[in-house]
Amino acid sequence: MPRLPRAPRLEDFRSPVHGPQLTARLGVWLGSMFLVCFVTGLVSHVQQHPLPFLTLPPDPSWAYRVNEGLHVAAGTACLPLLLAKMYAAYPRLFERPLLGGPVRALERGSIAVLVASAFLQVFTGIANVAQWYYFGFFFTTVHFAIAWVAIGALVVHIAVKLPLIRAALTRPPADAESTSESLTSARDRRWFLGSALGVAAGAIGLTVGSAVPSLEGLSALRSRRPSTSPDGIPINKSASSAEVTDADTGTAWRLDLVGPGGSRSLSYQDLLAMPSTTVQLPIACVEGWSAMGTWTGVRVRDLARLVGGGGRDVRVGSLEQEGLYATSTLPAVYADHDDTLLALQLNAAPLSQDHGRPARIIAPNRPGVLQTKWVTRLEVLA
Ligand SMILES: Nc1nc2c(c(=O)[nH]1)N[C@H]1C(S)=C(S)[C@@H](COP(=O)(O)O)O[C@H]1N2
Ligand SMILES: [Mo]
Repeated sequence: MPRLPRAPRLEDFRSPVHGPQLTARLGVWLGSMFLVCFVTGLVSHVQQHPLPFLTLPPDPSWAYRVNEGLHVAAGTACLPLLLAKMYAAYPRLFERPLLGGPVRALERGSIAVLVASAFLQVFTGIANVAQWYYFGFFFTTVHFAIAWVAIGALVVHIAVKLPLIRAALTRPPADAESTSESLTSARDRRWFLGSALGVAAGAIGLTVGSAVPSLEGLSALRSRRPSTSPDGIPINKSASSAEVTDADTGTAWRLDLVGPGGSRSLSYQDLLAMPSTTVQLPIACVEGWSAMGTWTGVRVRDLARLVGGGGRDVRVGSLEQEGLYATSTLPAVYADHDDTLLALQLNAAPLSQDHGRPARIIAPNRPGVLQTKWVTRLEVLA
């Protein structure tokens, strides 16, 4: 009678790739990328949802662009690093006892939570960049919540493993290293680590062109291509998908101004008659793509002053009727900034319908989602 094969044991995995030397080094890289994602993610969150006591400043105007580019690049690098680390560590699944005492149970549990939350973050993030909403939940809220779970599990994981990490990252004495066996093992590990880092760097290179114009040609997997987009800026949501019609944005269009000093209704001609300003500012989407534009229009500050505003928050309303991005609020420091415009032109031509005709918000250091298009109302808040 044939004997059943026994289940593998930890000792059966002999490759030098499986072991603390490599998992610790991969962990340093993966942990660093994670930290970049976490910090830039927090910044992005505060930019999109300013707190009464914490509004990030409008200068420098490129900060959000860089922040978001870093967030998506570091997140992209996490996928190959995560897979490499899983491969290096998976024989541990065959270590017995499965749970053991409380410290080991904590260690196992934190890893399970960490792995699950890390994959969830990477997959939802990449899906969002690709605008593939296969999941039934609202991306932003879930991605933000799981980030806290992941960072919590990571802290526990590092704390529990610290002695092991220390030992693995400290070089053994020279004579202990010099057998030919250990030299080959060290070489194999270096090769594996180098390959994992190479794939991670490659993944960044293949995608980062959505935000870095000079790398656009290299980035075969970029999500957007600014150079061939209308006016050099990709279109996030088209007028037709926002159900904004040509009739809405034609001669019948009005800008309603509401404030503590009363209300006004301006035509497009009225706006053209006001002092105009031209600024160079990027649109930087949360999805990581960004592109520079030259915008001409009327300062929001000047418009707010027509209805007794100035020094206050301004709520922006769009012709778009529904959806989360139909309205946005400019915090007072943004509304009063010299470069915050109700833009009428992009690159010296009237705005195209899809870029927000006849008027849209453009402000420095502001997430793309808040650069409201097809504006029809500005309300100075009390
Ligand atoms: N009314 C309205 N404005 C909007 C949006 C929208 O869905 N509705 N999308 C925003 C997002 S997510 C981005 S990134 C920018 C992109 O501007 P663009 O399409 O002109 O490049 O517009 C913003 N303005
Ligand atoms: Mo966006």
